[in-house]
Parts: sequence; structure tokens; C-alpha cells
Amino acid sequence: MPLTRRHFQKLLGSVITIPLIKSCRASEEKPQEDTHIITNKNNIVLSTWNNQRANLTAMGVLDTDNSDLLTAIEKGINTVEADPNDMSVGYGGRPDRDGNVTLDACIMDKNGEAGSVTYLQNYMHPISVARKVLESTPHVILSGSGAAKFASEQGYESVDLLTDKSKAEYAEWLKKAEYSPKVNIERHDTIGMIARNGIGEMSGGCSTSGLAYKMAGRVGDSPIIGAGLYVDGEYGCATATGLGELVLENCTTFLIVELLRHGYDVQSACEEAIKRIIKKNNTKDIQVGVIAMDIKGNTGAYSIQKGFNYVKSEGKNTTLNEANSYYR
Ligand code: SD4
Repeated sequence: MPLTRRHFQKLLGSVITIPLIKSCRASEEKPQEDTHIITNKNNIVLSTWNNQRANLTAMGVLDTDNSDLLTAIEKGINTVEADPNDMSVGYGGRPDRDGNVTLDACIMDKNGEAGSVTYLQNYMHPISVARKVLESTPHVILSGSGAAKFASEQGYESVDLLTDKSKAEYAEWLKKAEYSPKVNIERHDTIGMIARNGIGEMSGGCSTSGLAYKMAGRVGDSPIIGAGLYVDGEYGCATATGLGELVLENCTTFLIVELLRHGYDVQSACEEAIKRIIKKNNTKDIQVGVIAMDIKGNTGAYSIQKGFNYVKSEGKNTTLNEANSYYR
């Protein structure tokens, strides 16, 4: 029988018994906090970039069963992974400089448990494999050939992710083979999705083929918990897109949610996290965008440069919005 996360934690039970009891006591002593009052009873889904189909798919799942947040996230993101015209995610994603498409994805549930795959090759749905890591293994991240072996064992079919279009673009790129990621030039379309149901439970996911023509072996922010995605079921959730190196170095989504914990409103938390990146780095030509939601369903978005848009679905409405940006 495979060792699942639950079994693994059971094995560790004796080690964690004391801290668990302590933290229960601590939380019993805390007064009921304002953050737990749920006033907005709508399902809400937010996605980076113009991923309306993904949002509508996720909302459809929640309309049928609003407790099934992970399926909403997975099925929503699957639509983008299978789309050959989205050249930053899954099938049709641009390859690395050696011509290989390498995928990163992660998913987090309402309890903050996570599953992730990095540097996965030849599987169309890394978000689904990440969910399997969460639900069927004792681990959080599987990488490279190990992730691929696991995907195969789980019954996923191995496919060629290159399309005629991505092959032709790569052949063109090879003529100069210059690597200089620039703002919005490669039409960043990584999908980060966060969802909240009408009783205030939240989950999120993120999936990408990463930066076009990156070095072989490069892993970005998207599969890293606290960088490309973070969910804290008590306070809120956030996801990021753009130049992953800066998101990684600044723990951007963890920071946003931590700021919520410290009383920031959700828009201010997004702005503060982006400003931290700007303070430490030369960001004149670099894009990072974030979206976030607090437990009450308030949402925020912010980016370094103009041009970062996101889709928000709430109840029956779905809108494409442009985030405010630091540079205007
Ligand atoms: C990465 N953050 O791998 C991703 C790229 C991205 O839209 O967001 N593209 O660095």
C-alpha cells in the first residue's frame, strides 16, 4: 500500500503530539477574530491573465459542489494546460534553450496542504500530477524524472508537448540564441488561480512552462509554496506571475498572506509585496503581477508594470480587469 501524506503524518504522530496540544490550547485562549466572520456567501475565482475559460470551468465545478475546491482549481487550470495557443503553460508551452518543454505546477488546499511538481516533461497536466502528489504521497514536491515516473504510475499518458508553432519559434530563436526575458514580450500567460467558496474555504493552484528559453534545469516560482502560490485557510491566498526569480527571492505570496495576518487589507498587501521586490531589484524592465483574496472574499491585484490583467468571477459575473501598477 502506498504511503500517503495522512499515513506519513500518523507515523510522525508521537513527535508532533505535544506541539499540537499546545497550539490547540493557544487557539482556545484566543478571542474569536474578525477574520472569521464570513459575510460574502458567493463562490469567487480569480485567475492571472485573460484565462476566462479556466475561471468559468472552475466556477461550474463550484456551482455543482462548492466544497470541491481542488477539483475546481484542477479542472480550471487543465483547460489552459491543454490549450496549444497558450505558449506559457502545458501543451504548446515554449521550450527551454535545449528545446525541451519543462513544466512546473503546484496546488494547495484549504488546510494549507500542498502538492507540487517541478521540471516535469512530457505530461500535459502538471496540476493534476501535483494534486496526486498532495493526495497520494507523503511528500510535497516531486521533481524531474521522479515526477515523470510518478505521473506514469498514476496512469497519465506521456505526450510530446511541442507544437508546430512552438517548434518554429524555437528554430527562429536558435538563430541568435539570445536570452533576455523582457516585460510582456513573451506574453506571460502562466495561470495562477485562487478560489474561495461561499463558506470561506480557499484553495489555489499554479501551472506554467516557465520562462521561454530558460536554462535546462531551471525551476521558477510557480511550483514553490510561498513563492508562486500560498494559501492560508485562516487569512487568505495569493498567486504570482512574471519573472519567477524575483518572486522566489522575495517569498512574494507568503508575504502577501502574512501581511493579511498582520491586518493589512488585501490590496495594500499586494502593493507592499510588489514594492518590496522593487526596493531590492532593478525592475525597470521586469514584470511581476500578483492577485490575492482574503477570507471574506475581498480581492486585490498589483503589478510592477502596466499590462497585467486578471479574471475575476463572482456569482454570475466574470470580468477581465487590469491591475494597478507601480510604473504607470
Ligand atoms: C516563471 N513565473 O517560471 C513564471 C513565468 C510566468 O507568465 O509567470 N509567466 O518564472
